[in-house]
Amino acid sequence: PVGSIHPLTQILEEIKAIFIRLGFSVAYGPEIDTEFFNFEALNIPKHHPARDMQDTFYITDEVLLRTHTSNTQIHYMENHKPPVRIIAPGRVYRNEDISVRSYCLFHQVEGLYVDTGVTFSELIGTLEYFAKELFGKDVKSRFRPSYFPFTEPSAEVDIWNDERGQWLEILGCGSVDPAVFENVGYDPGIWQGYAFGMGVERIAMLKYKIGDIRHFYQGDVRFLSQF
Ligand code: 2NL
Repeated sequence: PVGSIHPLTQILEEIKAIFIRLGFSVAYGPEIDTEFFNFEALNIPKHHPARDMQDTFYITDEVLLRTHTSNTQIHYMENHKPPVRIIAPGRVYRNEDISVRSYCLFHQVEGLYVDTGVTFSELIGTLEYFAKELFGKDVKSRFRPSYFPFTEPSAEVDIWNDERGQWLEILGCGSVDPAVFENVGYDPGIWQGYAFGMGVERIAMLKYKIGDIRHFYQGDVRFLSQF
């Protein structure tokens, strides 16, 4: 029998295509990295709960499995002068209890835009366009204030789910914290930027109405052949 393209790959390709149309290019980084690239450079200090052994798979004291794809953007900024327009897709790892909602590995797409005179309105416009392209022209979205150590101000984007009658979170975002620019040698007096991050499984589950994240990793043909 003829196979099919994995639903995660399909969603990932759709997400990439939307941002490529907007002028972003695609960057990749290592899944094994150091504390500096995964935490320190992102303004996540030494005793922050995110660094806890319970959430992060450490290989040695300093080396770990990345917990988000932000390390890719840090490597990219260290090796390129601004302006920057990239998305960073890839696998990430979290040492969590496995359930219908969380698995020890999943996929993220993060985005980073750096230039002079970048405003929060451009972030809003870009992500509203993204939500419409992915979920359809009539999608209702909202920005809700939030907190991340690497962005200020920060927000989360929800889309309205008519069947369940509730808002569902699809991504987090914000203006890049000047401390992050300082860590990679960009002058925060000159450069501004925005960044965002989303879980690919979460978006695929919303779009295809999948109830259990573990389906993505079981290779069951009865599941896969539906896509
Ligand atoms: C989420 C939230 C986010 C970022 C990721 C980022 C990366 C750099 C600098 C600043 Cl290099 N920010 N990434 C920013 C805001 C949110 O992800 O909920 N992800 C699943």
